[in-house]
Amino acid sequence: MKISSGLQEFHEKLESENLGPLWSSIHKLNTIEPEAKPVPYLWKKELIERNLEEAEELLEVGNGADRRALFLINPGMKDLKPVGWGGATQTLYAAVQAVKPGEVAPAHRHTTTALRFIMKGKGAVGRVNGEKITFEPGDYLTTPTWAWHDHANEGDETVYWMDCLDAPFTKYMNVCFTEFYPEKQQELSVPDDYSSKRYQGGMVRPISDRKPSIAPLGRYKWEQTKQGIEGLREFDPDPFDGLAVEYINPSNGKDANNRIGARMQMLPAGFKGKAHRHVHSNVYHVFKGKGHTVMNGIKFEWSEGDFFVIPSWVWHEHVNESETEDACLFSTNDLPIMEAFDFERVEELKSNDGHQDVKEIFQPVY
Ligand code: GTQ
Repeated sequence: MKISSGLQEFHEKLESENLGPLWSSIHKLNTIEPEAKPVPYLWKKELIERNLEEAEELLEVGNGADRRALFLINPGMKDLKPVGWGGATQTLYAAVQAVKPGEVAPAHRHTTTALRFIMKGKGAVGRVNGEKITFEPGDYLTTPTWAWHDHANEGDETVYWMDCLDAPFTKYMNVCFTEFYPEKQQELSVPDDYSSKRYQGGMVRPISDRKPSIAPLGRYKWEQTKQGIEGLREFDPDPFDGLAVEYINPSNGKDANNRIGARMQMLPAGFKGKAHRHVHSNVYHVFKGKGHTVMNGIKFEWSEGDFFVIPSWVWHEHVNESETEDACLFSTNDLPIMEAFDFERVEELKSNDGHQDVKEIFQPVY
C-alpha cells in the first residue's frame, strides 16, 4: 500500500494515541506463514558444562540458590529476556540443572508444568506430590502443574538433568502462580517409587486408574523406553524420525505431561532422514551418538550432550553419521498445546527426493 505523507502523519498520531491502522498492517497480523521469532540453534555440551562448573563453584543449592540451572536462550528471542525468562522456543523453556552431593533444592509448586530427562550421574532423588522418586540416567520424569516438587542428591557425584517447562507459554498467557512449601522438603505420603512399582508391568493398568488422572506414573525408566524402541527395529523406521516413541500417561493414553510432549528416538546406524516441517516446535538433547540435523539449509552438527532447537515451520532432517553406532535423541515438544487449539500442520519436502540443499554449516560457541 502506498502511504502519502498525510497518511504517514496520521499513522504517527494514531500511535501516540495508542491506536493502530489495520489498513497498513493486516499482513503482519494475518501472516502468510508463521514467522517464528526463535531461530534454529545449537548449544554444545562443552559450553554448558564449562558454565555449570563455574556455577558449582559460585553458589550452593539450598543455601541462597533454589536451583542451579542454566537455561537456553534462543538468540531470536533475546529481547524477551529482561522479562526474566528464556525461551528455547516460543512455548518451551529448557535448562540443564546440576545438583551436587548433599544438596537439597527446596520444595515449591507452580502452574507451569515441567519434565526432566536425566543426563548424567547417580544418587539424585526427587519428591513429587508425596512420592520419593529415584533418578537415573536415561529416565524421563514428569512434574505436572501445581505438584509440589523438591530434589536432593543423596549420592556421591554431581547429577545433571534437562528441565523442560512450558514457562514461555504460561508467561504469555499470564497464568503463572507459585507457592513455596513451608519446609525444605515435602512430607512423603506414599512408599518410595510407588508409581513406578504400580506400573512395572508396562502394558497393564491398576484397575483403580481406569478413571484418568494427570500423572499416575512419575518415572519412565530408560530400560523400558529402550525396550519399546527395540520393538520397532525390525519394522521400517519412520522416514523422518527413525525409531521413535512417545512418553504417555497410562491412564488416558495421552502425553505423559499434559502440556509438553516428549519422545525418545533412535536413529539407526547410517540413518538418513527426510525433511519435513511442522507448526509445533522441539527442543532436542543428544543422549547418545553423533550426527547432524539440517534446518532450513543450515547443517547443525551434534554429538552426545548437545542441545538444539527446531522452531515452528522450519524444514529439518536428521542424519546419523555413524555406520556402526545408533544415535539416541530425547526431545520435547509443544504438540499438546498445538493440538488442543487445532494449530498443528505438517508438510513434507517433495523436491530433491525429500532432502534440503546444505548452504551453510553452523559454527557453535564452545
Ligand atoms: O527444578 O523446580 O529449570 O521450578 C526451572 C524452574 C527447574 C525446578 C527449572 C523450576 C525448576
